[in-house]
Amino acid sequence: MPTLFDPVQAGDLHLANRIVMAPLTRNRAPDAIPTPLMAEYYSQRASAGLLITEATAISQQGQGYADVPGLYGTEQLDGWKKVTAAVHQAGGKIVVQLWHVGRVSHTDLQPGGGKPVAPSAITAKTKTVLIRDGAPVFVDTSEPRALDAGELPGIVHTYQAAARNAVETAGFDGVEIHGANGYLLDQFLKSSANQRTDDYGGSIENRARLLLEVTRAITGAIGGGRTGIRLSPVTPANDVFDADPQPLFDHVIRELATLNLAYIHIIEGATGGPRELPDRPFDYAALKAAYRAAGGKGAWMVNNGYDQALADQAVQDGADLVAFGKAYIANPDLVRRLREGAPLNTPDKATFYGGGAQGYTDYPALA
Ligand code: 8OZ
Repeated sequence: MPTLFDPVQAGDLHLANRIVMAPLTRNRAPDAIPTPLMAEYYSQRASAGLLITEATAISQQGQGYADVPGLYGTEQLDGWKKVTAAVHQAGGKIVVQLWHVGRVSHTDLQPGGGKPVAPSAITAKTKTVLIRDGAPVFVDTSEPRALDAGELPGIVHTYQAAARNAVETAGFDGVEIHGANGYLLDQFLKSSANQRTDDYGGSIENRARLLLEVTRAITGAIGGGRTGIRLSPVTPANDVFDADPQPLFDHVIRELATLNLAYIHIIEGATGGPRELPDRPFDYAALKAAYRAAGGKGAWMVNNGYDQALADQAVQDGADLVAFGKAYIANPDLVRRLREGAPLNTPDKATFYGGGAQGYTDYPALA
């Protein structure tokens, strides 16, 4: 039986161990441009089998928060080049999480001050963060407008261009499609956010269409072996809900199984919160079984609230990779600490979002 510390193949990616740094929004990229401090932060964590970057906007329309990075301008790509070089220098592997927030945005962040876009004109009951007078403020998200079907090919193309830029220009080992947490692709999937009556709404097949078109466009451009995807079947994050998630995700996972992806990344329960939601039951073992039954060979990555004991159990139960979020904020040498059974540093919530080196690159590694 393998352990967390054994190497594993995820598509084209040969990973030194099964411990993954989960994507973590840190809001330290002013003007959406990755900084040298970010290169230091990621390279400090390069002993993970795989680093997944913080969510990174594929376009200005895809931006929803102050000071999150992008992947669509020359300066942004140049900033990321320094990050990937530092990680590779330190012996690590890094993929970028491709993000379009959809309705989780504010007119202040959108091109020309326009409305954010969404499957349907339904406002998300959630907050975003803007910078006003130099200080972060939480504000309600703006009312979105429903995307015209004629705009969807452009969005698919924008994802594809971002994936190409990620591997060909910015030096990433691959990409992770952000299909989770109530952002654009998850808004299309979930019945509470998608009330369309065209080919992209209504039936399960229709609601899954945009996510699958995006995934096929990306795998066509860079190869499935460098492409992963993150899904959150039942998270309440950003005000999404699906009336019948098991058959929805069963369909999604069976279609994804045909695309030879590097990995499938599943958030179990409420993102960053409880793993079990009494009012939103979901059978994750059945999801994984459906993926394998449909021929899916990608690595199976689990996430949410894992500690060492739970992670060991998950690997024994057949998970290939375990993604750690908050533990990676505070422990740059998490792999070594887990291997040695060393105590973990405690993350400081006050410095999760925004700021500089404090609470970012100053967590100590073991001597
Ligand atoms: C926390 C704050 C802002 C964004 C996600 C990208 O939940 C995020 C995010 C998390 O996937």
